Amino acid sequence: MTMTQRISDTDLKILAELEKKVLWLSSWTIHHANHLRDSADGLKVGGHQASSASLAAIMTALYFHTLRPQDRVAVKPHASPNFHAIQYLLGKQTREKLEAFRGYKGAQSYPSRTKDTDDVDFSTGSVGLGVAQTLFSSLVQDYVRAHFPSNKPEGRMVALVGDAEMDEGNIFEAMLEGWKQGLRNCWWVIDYNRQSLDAVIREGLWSRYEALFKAFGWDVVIVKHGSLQQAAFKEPGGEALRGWIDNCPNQLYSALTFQGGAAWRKRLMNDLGDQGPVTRLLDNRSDDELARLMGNLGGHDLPALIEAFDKATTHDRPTCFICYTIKGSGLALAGHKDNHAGMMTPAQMESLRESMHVRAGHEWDRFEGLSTPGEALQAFLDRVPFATKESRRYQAPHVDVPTELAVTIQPTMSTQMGFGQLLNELGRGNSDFVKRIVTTSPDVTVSTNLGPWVNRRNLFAREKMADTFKSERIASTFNWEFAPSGQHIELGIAENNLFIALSALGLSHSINGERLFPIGTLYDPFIARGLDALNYACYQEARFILVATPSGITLAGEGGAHQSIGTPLIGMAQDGLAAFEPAYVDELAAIMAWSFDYIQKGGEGQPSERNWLRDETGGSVYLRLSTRPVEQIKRTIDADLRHAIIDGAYWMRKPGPNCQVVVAYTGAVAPEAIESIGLMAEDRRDVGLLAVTSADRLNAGWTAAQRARERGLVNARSHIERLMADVPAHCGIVTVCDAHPATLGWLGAIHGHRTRGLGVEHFGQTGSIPDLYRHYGIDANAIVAAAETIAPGRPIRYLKALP
Ligand SMILES: Cc1ncc(C[n+]2csc(CCOP(=O)(O)OP(=O)(O)O)c2C)c(N)n1
Ligand SMILES: [Mg+2]
Repeated sequence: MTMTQRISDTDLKILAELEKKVLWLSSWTIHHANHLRDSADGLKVGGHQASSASLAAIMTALYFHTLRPQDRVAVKPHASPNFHAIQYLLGKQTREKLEAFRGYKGAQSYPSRTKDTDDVDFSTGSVGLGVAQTLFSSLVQDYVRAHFPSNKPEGRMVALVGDAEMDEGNIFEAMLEGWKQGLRNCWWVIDYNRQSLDAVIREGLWSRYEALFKAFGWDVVIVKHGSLQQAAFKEPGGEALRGWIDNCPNQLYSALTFQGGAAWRKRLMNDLGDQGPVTRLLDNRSDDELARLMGNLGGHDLPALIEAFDKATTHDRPTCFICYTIKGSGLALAGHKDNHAGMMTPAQMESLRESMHVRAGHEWDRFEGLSTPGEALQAFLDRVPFATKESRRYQAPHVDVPTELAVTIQPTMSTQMGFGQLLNELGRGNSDFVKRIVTTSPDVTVSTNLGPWVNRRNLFAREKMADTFKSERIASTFNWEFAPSGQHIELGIAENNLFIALSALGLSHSINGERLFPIGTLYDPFIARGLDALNYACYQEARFILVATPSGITLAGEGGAHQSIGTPLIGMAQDGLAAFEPAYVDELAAIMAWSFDYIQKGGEGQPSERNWLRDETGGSVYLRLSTRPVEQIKRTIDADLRHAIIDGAYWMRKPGPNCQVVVAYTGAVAPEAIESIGLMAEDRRDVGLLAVTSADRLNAGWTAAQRARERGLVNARSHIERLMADVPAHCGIVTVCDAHPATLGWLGAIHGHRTRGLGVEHFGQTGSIPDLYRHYGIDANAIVAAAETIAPGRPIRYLKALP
């Protein structure tokens, strides 16, 4: 068996030419962006030429040989130029986009599913997240295949990983989850260049990785020596050379690589020179040949890479490839510890151009300087398996969802209970829509009220697993049975994993061609733990519903550490996420019904003239819910009220013409807001009560309408502007929420009303809800005190002194 059994010598030669081309084009793209295009403003961005070069051979082998159209890849962020170069060679990227790399509407600095126009599978940028995304995408592929059998070929989810990227904890959290869930079809290819951004990394990390991956059930393939080195090791003295390489510290290997052939010779002769045959081995090579030999690590050697990848395609076990590389290989920057942001000088680029036989003025020509004729190269590219003509992205048809959701509203209940009941009711059904709901939670399934749904729909696992408590006839409220048909994915506590799982589930329509309705639950304060992953999921336009409960200080006795203050502001600021904080279960039902439609949308439409929100573009949804039982309102929700709830607010009590005070509240403090109105009634006329269901959407609509007016659409009015239009100018507004007061504090800016925002600003106490609301000043009395202070009138008789 030869090393390149599955590839002909001609094809191997072509691959070697393409590798050179990838290296050239990626270096040139960066050079062009920095030295030619943007030179006028003198702004130089990070180099990343070295980072990209490190992966040139690995990506050449993968994209032009190993990958199949059904495979999906997360490319290390700084290898973006390689990715775009490969797409350009495959005819899927334009020269204009490359020339505008990192510029306005140009190819993106880091591969982007949403902003790039070439074939990016997973965005990357914040290191570690794209890696975990491949793992969860493999699990989602298994989920989809178990629920919606199809004859689509199974794909492999591949991450190209920087070695320093492996420091990110979320990767290990994901690996543990992968082990629990029986991960398959996942490859992580580690670019083991032993350099990070700042420096050269610790010695011997590979053996830690190897042990870790094996512990989690992965195959580990070490691609250390290229074919030149392997051949040299077979020569007399070769074993001594191998021993030297294996023992060489990372720093020294990098430094010698940077210095080149003569430095290699000097050092090797010093260390090995008097050991007979190895001297001849060294003497037989020129300085250039010696440098090429020492630089021929496995990760730069196509035959070694192809052999490793080919072998692993025969099974579906998760596989980690540790590929030894040199950061900046093939460039003047190779090996230098400062090369991360380093850029080749114009003179160095000139000499690279010459060595690549690229004529000046022909830098962008696809086959320039290659020795294989253009037709042969094109013929090869035309048969690259990965480069199908059809789109590799799927589309899933819109799934009909109910316009109203059934729920029995009890006289007093919390929004969290309402959520549990809404899902429980959904769980009775068997429509296509219900079959596509998938829930997941990081070990808070029961405490976020998903229990009744799980009882009906079971947990997902590829193999059936009975609930031992049930088979032992021990009474339990919950039926914890696993089956391939189960619709709840149980996760360990790691919140990062929840968000990456949602990111993978929420892209299933595009990756797998099957629409899912993912619902993830967690405690509101722990959003912060997975915030970067949440942002990542939104950036990729994954679609899901995030249910965060309990929240705020309203969780009272659970104590200060669990109280979330800033999450509504996250909800407002997070792009791609519509945040709601309903107070009543009928509001929640309306919001959830709307959400199932909203998360499916993917239009390019202009903002709606009704609310100035981009509802046709769709997005994900965040529901901030509470465990506080609240007396429910008996009412039927008509179409107008439904619209208003979705748009973000409605008048619970419309302010009259003589109104002096408006109270605006959101979420669990509704009873306090209502009580305060009662307390003020005798001394303030026509007090208004504004129920805010989404500060996020109100604010976004307001901003958008202002922008529209500035652009000439003089009649543009947002929902909140219309609601507030009749509030007299002298009126004061008191806003109140169980969160940072900035959440609603901006309401006064709409028409210039004096406003006092009540909320929570400091870490919490433990106590009962009345204790805490009094302590933080969000109870009825505090609302009244604020009203009296900003909207003078006669003293309010029921006001008590504040503590
Ligand atoms: C979460 C996060 N932190 C920091 C950075 C900044 N950063 C970009 S690349 C990098 C180090 C990359 O080292 P490695 O993964 O080994 O890739 P190499 O540069 O060697 O190719 C860092 C710290 C980032 N992109 N994401
Ligand atoms: Mg590195």
